Amino acid sequence: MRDAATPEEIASYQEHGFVVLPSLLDATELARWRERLHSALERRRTRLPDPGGEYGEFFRSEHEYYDRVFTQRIDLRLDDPAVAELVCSPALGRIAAQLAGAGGVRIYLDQALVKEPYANPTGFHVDVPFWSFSSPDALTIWVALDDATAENGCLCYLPGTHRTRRYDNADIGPQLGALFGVYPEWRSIDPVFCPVPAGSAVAHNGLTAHGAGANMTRRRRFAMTVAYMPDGAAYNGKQDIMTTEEAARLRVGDPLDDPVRHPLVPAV
Ligand SMILES: O=C(O)CCC(=O)C(=O)O
Repeated sequence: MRDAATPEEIASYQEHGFVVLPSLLDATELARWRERLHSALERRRTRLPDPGGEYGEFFRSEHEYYDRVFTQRIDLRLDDPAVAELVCSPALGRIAAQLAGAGGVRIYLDQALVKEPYANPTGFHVDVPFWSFSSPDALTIWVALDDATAENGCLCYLPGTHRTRRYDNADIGPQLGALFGVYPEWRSIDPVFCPVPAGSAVAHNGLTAHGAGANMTRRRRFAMTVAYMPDGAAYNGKQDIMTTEEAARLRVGDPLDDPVRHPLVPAV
C-alpha cells in the first residue's frame, strides 16, 4: 500500500470534498483484504460487535428499507485481530491525516458495507451528524474490494458541499433525495459518480454529501471503510455506535481518545 497522498490528491480533496485514490492496494494486498474480510463477515452476524451490549434505539430496531441498502458490519477490528491489522494500517492513517491536513487522526469506526444483489440505493446524506463528535475535518476512506460501478452502486458525491458548517442531515431512507429538503441550495449541484476498480479507494470529507445507486447486478459490491476523526475530537453527546454503558462513561466535551477504540495514527 502506498503511504502518502499526492499533492494533487490533497488539493483535489480539499477543493471538492472527495478524491479517488487509484491503486491503493496492490494485487497481493487486495487478495489479503478480501480473504480476511470475507472470513470476518462469515463470523460476524450482527451489525455491532457486542451482541449482549445495549445499543441506541436505531441499532436495536429492524428497518424495512435501511436493512436492504447494504449489509453493514461495524468495528470488525474490535473482535478480529486480522482485520485490525489491515484497518489500523499506519499507511492508510497517514493518507487520511494528509488529506485532512491534521497532525494526526484517530480511527472512529471501521465498517464493511456490502451492497447485496438488487440492494436499495444509499440515499444522499452526510456522515458526521450521525457520529459522536462534530468536526469539519473528519473523513472516510472507502476501499473497493470489488469493482464499484454505476451499475452496482459506486459512490456519488455533491462536490463542494463539505464547506457547509452545518450538521443537519437526512436519514438513509426510502426518499433518496430527502437531503435536498434540508439543503435546498444543493439541488443545483451536479452529482459526480466515482466508479473505481477493486483495490482502489475514494476518500470523502464527513460533511460532503454523498449517496450510491442501487445494485442492479446479480453480484455483491463489497467495500471496506475506515472513518477517521482529527486527534482532539470531543464527545458531543450522541451515543451512535457505543453501548449505553460506554456512552455513560463519557461527558460532553471529553476527548474520544481511548487507545483501543480510537487509536491514533500520526501524520508522519
Ligand atoms: O457504500 C455505500 O453505499 C455508502 C457508503 C457511505 O455512505 C460512506 O462510506 O460514508
